[in-house]
Amino acid sequence: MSAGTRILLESLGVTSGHTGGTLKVHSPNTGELIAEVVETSVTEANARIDAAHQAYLQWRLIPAPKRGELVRLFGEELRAHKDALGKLVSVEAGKITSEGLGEVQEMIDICDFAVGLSRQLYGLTIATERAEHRMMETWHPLGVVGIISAFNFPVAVWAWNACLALVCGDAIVWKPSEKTPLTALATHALFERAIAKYKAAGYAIPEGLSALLIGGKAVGEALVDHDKVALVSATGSTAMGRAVGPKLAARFARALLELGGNNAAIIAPSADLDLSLRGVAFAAMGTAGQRCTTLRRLFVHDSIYDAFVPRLKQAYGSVKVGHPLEDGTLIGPLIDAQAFQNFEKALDEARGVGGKVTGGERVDINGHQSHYVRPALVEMDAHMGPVLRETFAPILYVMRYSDIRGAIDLQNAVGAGLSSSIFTNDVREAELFMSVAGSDCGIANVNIGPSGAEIGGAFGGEKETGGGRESGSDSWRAYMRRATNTINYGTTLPLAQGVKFDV
Ligand code: UN1
Repeated sequence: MSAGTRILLESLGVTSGHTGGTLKVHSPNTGELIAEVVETSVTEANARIDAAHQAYLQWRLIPAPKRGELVRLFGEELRAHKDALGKLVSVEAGKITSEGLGEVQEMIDICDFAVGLSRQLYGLTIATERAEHRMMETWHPLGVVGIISAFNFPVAVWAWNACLALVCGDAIVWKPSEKTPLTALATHALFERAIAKYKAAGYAIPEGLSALLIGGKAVGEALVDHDKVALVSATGSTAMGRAVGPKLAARFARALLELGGNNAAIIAPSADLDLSLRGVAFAAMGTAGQRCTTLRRLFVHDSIYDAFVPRLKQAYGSVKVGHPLEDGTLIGPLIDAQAFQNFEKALDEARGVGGKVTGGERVDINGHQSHYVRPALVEMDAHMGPVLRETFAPILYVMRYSDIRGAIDLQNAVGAGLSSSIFTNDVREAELFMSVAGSDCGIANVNIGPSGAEIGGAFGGEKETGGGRESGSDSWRAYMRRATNTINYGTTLPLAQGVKFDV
């Protein structure tokens, strides 16, 4: 392990589990082996899930605002360690400095949101048809929540789920990506510090409330198959969702799936082209194209195509690709060799069907010890071939359009339904895009790219994206169970629907 990584981990409170193990972690920035992490056996995983269930039985009894206090303390740890954790995200996941820090900020924001929520978790009072009756809804904790997270948001997506689940009264078990176990160890260590402070402040907290399972498919399956796991919130590929979803359905457990995206933007004739350029550049090239919300398809109106696309190509040519912790870098590396092969394969396929590629070259930062590429812009004559699927890399397919309804139909003509945007100053187009006849995605933006959502809104998408909603708005409901209560405070017993049953 490099000295720098060891110092970072120690500053975050990681004292064990990061050396001498079987899970090899390579930094995508340099290709160097940075850790050998100890894996969790399936037996141990099952024991931790059982313990989490026991913890849930206690935790659910603690009033929600007191549960919120734990999340508040966790937020304080994150604030105090933002720089170190953000840097570790950069080291392990290859994000540029501001994006590594932004990821931790997203965790802090969801802590604040969840603390506020801990004094809400409200149900409805509903008008009843019977005199001297009251009908209401109560929301109760659900049980153990399993969280499966992906390498590209190695810590923020866990926090979205964990913070809500904790205030909702659930226990949590986390299976991070095999590619990013160090950020998970560090985040969990910070969470354990928050637990210690919570205890020191005199609050009771059950052992095993939050567990971490390090490893591959076997521990992931243990989590999905365990009958005490009431909900699995899984972020990753559509293929992963297809494997996980039916297993959960078979045992009637809940699934919250946040899977692939094949996100599009439309640049309409009235668009502010300077603003559109910045919006497209960040959404398509940012995070080296490795966000589920990354912009992958661009429909540009005929009338502005020749004014807009050459400028965009220029940005593709000039954006700085390099080590993510170096000043001025905007594009870090792809996560691994497999991601690079997928990038090359999609570009070859695009060329095979007449796509004209700008960029897309491999960039030599360190003698090809790792996988840096110049983002690719591919002009396509038709919406076909690799355009129809998500390639988790910085490729933007650009197409012309002449009719807004035709462009909306094409934007909807893919399997995924996560995020979408229109750049326009025409109120009719903007409203059409957000209407029932518009974008079919979970996120539909105007004059903002499809990526970089705030935590306050519900996050997720339709169709092959899996239908789940995480983070803000009323997403918390997925982590609780609803009871409908009808109370008769009278002395007669009127039956609903006018039924008579006199005995
Ligand atoms: C993801 O890539 O899995 O909207 C999540 C965004 C981020 C979250 C992305 N807030 O791009």
